[in-house]
Amino acid sequence: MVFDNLKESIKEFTGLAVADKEAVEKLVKDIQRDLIRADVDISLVKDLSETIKERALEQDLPKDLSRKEHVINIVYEELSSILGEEKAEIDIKPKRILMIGLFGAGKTTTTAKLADFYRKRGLKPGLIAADVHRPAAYEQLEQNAEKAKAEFYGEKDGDNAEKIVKKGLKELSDCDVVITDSAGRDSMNKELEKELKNIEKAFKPDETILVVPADIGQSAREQAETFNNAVGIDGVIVTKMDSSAKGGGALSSCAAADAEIKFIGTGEGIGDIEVYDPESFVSDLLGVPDLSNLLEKARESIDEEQAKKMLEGDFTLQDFYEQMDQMSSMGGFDKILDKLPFGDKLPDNVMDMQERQLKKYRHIMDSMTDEEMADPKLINSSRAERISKGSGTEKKDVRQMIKQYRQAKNMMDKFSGKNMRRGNMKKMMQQLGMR
Ligand SMILES: Nc1nc2c(ncn2[C@@H]2O[C@H](COP(=O)(O)OP(=O)(O)OP(=O)(O)O)[C@@H](O)[C@H]2O)c(=O)[nH]1
Ligand SMILES: [Mg+2]
Repeated sequence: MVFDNLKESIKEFTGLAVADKEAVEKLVKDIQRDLIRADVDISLVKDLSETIKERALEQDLPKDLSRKEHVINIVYEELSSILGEEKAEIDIKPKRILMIGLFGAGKTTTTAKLADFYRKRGLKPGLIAADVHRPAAYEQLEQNAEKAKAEFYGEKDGDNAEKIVKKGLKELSDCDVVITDSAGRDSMNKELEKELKNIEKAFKPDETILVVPADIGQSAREQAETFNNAVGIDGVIVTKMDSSAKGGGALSSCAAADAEIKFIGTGEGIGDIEVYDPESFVSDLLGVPDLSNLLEKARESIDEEQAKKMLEGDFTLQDFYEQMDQMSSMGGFDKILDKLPFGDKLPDNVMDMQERQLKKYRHIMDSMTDEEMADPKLINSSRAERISKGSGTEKKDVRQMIKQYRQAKNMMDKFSGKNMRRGNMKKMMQQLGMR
């Protein structure tokens, strides 16, 4: 697995009695070695080590952080920044996706994984087998479609990818997400370019996704650029992150080329796919279990005042807003829900709904006056009308937000009741990754 040694280096560092200059230098050296092994570009590694050293040794210690925590936080921030700035945004809505890439990259496997991903989020998937070159490509995708519980269209001995796609679109017109699997080559050449352009013309994809295997390391960048120049790509999926040590190079080089990494493939099974999230990826690979707590501390996002207010049951709409904001900056509801005892029992689409809702709520609150923020009871029908117009939402969204705020407030009131000791509250917030 990628960056396996990084965990050891961090462990060694955190186990030291003091995080002095010598310790930081040793850590940076270890990280350098690990990154180079993972095929990260040398000049990137050099920049990164300089920045880590500089920040770790020269920056003032943030309040509440020990020197060690400070250093790990810096390592975390700098690593996430070379592996991609943000979590990929995956729209859960009807669309057409075209999968492209070289031989054996993982296109067919990933086509099925994506179908399964969208199906679990409430959309009906359909797959089109447009690889007319590889022997048994039809059968392979058909079997994969079955695993993913997706509709399927292909022509067993078909030799015209364009025609298959056109027919497939008709046959699968009741599907929400239609994914076309295309044929690979051992390199990008005129033939492949022409074929992909023809498929594109017939299919009119909303997203063209390049599939690259992690084991090509830094060459991922060149591949992304070549495919982008030839046919245009909207994002990349890096597969085989589980079985290659070079994933660091693949991810960092795509990020450097501004190719958005949408997902990573982490195994051969249908469920082995993750929305790419550099923050959670880095915290996993650093092996720092309480990283989210540490980060929250570093960001000082819940200040004492707010925590106290919550305890006192004085939970305003503004608090609600801030709380939601924090949740999204922590990587979204799914991460928080994971930490809750009932989190894993919620269907996946609930989380995505929440994320979309959050955006709407922000717009709504931005359209509210201070007075309305302080006292949402003031929001009668005509005010709701004005707010929905101002925020580009619907009146029912405004109503729903206020309802959810009330529910949250009720929950807060309950938690802050007499039988809820302060210790318990602290524990709950810790579980939520808020403290
Ligand atoms: N370990 C691991 N193996 C993977 C992953 N994704 C795909 N594979 C394997 O890689 C091999 C090639 O995958 P395919 O999906 O057939 O690749 P392709 O791009 O469709 O290949 P062609 O159609 O021949 O161009 C298969 O054995 C897959 O099981 C992954 O994330 N992890
Ligand atoms: Mg294939």
